[in-house]
Formats: sequence, C-alpha cells, structure tokens
Amino acid sequence: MTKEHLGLPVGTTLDRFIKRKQDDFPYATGELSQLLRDIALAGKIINREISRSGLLNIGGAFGATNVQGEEQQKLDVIADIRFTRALKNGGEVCAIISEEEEEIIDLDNPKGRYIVAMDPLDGSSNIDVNVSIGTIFSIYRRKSPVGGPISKEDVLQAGTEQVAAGYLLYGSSTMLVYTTGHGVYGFTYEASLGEFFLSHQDIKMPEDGKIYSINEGSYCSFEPAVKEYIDYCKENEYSARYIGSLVADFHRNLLKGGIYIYPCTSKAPNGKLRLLYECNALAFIAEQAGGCATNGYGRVLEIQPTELHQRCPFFIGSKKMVQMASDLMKKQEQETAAGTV
Ligand code: AHM
Ligand code: MG
Repeated sequence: MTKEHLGLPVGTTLDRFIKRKQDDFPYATGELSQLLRDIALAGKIINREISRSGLLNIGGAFGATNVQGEEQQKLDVIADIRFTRALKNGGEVCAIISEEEEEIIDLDNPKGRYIVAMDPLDGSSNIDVNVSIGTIFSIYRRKSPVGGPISKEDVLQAGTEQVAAGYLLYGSSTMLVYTTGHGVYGFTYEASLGEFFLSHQDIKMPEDGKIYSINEGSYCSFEPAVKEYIDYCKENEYSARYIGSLVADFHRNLLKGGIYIYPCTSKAPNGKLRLLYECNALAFIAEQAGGCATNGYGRVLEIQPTELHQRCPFFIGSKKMVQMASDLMKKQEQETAAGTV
C-alpha cells in the first residue's frame, strides 16, 4: 500500500476525504457526500452506546421480535432509531429498509433522492459478550420522481444499482469502510478527537486465501457441494475462523484473504442473510476490492429482489476460493438435474 493515494494520505479526515472525492465529479450535488457524513455521525453515536452498554443497562433483550421472528436486543433497537433519525434529519434520504422494521420506512423527506437499506446492528448475538459487531448499509438512488410516493421499484433494486455501500465495524478499533464504486477505503475512528481518519487506502482483497468462515455446527445439513468444499479446506489445513458477526468475519477476510459462507441449512433453508441490507453491500465492497460474491450459482449483485427481507445463500471472499466453492455448487446442480446423484 502506498503512503499517498490520489493525493490523499493516511491520516486524512473522513470529511476532507469525502469533500476531495466529491470535487472529482464536477456535477456532484454534494447530497451523497452529506449522506455519508450522516452515516458516519450515527456510527459515532452507536459506537459510544456500545462502548458503554455494560454500564447503562442497554445490553440484553428488548422483549420483542423483529419481522424475521428474531429476538431484538436493546442495542438493535437503539441503533435502528439512531440511524433512522440521522438519515431523516440529513434530508437526502426518502426511505429506509431496515432489518428491524417490517415495512419500508418513509422518511417524509420530499426532496430526498436516496434510499438506504441497512442492518443497524449486525451480529446481535455478540452484543452482550463484548465481541465485534457492525452496521451494514447500501445506498441507492430512487427510480421514481422526487416528491412523489415511494414505489416498490425504488426499494427492490438489484445490487448492481448501488451508488455506495459500506459498513461500520465496532471491533478492537471502530472502522468505517465504504465504496462509491471507485475502490474501497477504510477509516479508523479516533474517539478522543471524535474523527474518522483514513487508515486503509484502496483496499485489495488477496486473490486467494487460507481462512474459511462458516458455522460448521450445521455441517450435517449442508448441501453435498458445501461439505465437499469444507472437507477440501480441512484436508489442506486451512484455518477455520468464525466470529458469528458477518462484518467482522468479512473484514478479516478482506484484509487477509479468505472465504465466508452462509449456505442453505435445515434451520435456514434459503440461507440466513438478507440480500438487501447484508449481502449486497458486502458483495459490492468485495468486488471493488477484487474479490467475489455469489449465492453459489451466480453473482449476488445481479439478483433481482422480490421481497424486502429476502434471504440469500452467501459465498463471499477471495476470488479463487469463491470460484472453487461456486464451481462445486454448479457441478452438484448439473448432476442433480442429470439425475446422476
Ligand atoms: P443478525 O443480523 O440477526 O445479527 O444475523 C446475522 C448474523 C451474521 O452477522 C452472522 O454471520 C450470522 O448471523 C451468524 O449466524 P449463526 O449464529 O447461525 O452462525
Ligand atoms: Mg444482520
């Protein structure tokens, strides 16, 4: 990694970085830049809540379930409220799709041109045990005219339509990683200054790796091709690393090389992860960093969503690893179709 990239050295503040990037596009209105700043601000607030959660009685279950029937944690709900508020106040966003809300959240911002799909707090089962968690976001431009009602077409866009995507990782340090389709950049939060600083320039994912991340407790219900791939990883003494927080597992594999898989299982017949606010954002980042993301058969970003909370089997990471796992899936599909297995 070079110390300077496009004239923006390590240590550049997020604000300055966003501003300089915006200046590269003469017709940019600045709305997307402001939206990214709104997300960073909400991320700082969540970071503060998480770091004090053990003291403030905001750990533990909220006492309700979300649309997917999962038990909501108090911090899930707090993060949802904080992000929604930041995006509403910013004024650039007209609607949000959130893991925590069943329906589209119409922000009543008639001039807003953007739609945000988000998982406000991913990896919630790790909240109370001090393990890394994250926020995932995808940004789309609305299709229908500004000022009119939000349509399904605005929110059910394929991942290829994302204008920006990213995540916040609340880990050993807090980071914001995002792309606007021109490379992937990572910023580390300096809490005493209250600023994100550029720390990871133009991130590239190793083409191959030796780390595999999957919940192997469900091995018995994996499809044969997934079992075959995992057996291959073991025979070759790859390292098994599974935090159980998608953002954290993905981030490690992004930097070190590796594959993350959440396949179909008996408990999650269509996979567990949600296309619109988990898979698409990370797929966009992976591709921008030279990696790859499939549902086992095809590119995740090309899947046309039909439902807000649609799930998707997910294979993401270093290009060669994802290709090998996907090749095994396709071979299995062909053999099943030909009736040879
Ligand atoms: P969540 O959005 O409810 O937190 O669920 C998503 C999380 C991912 O972060 C993680 O990779 C996965 O679920 C873990 O699931 P499992 O416990 O089945 O392995
Ligand atoms: Mg999640």
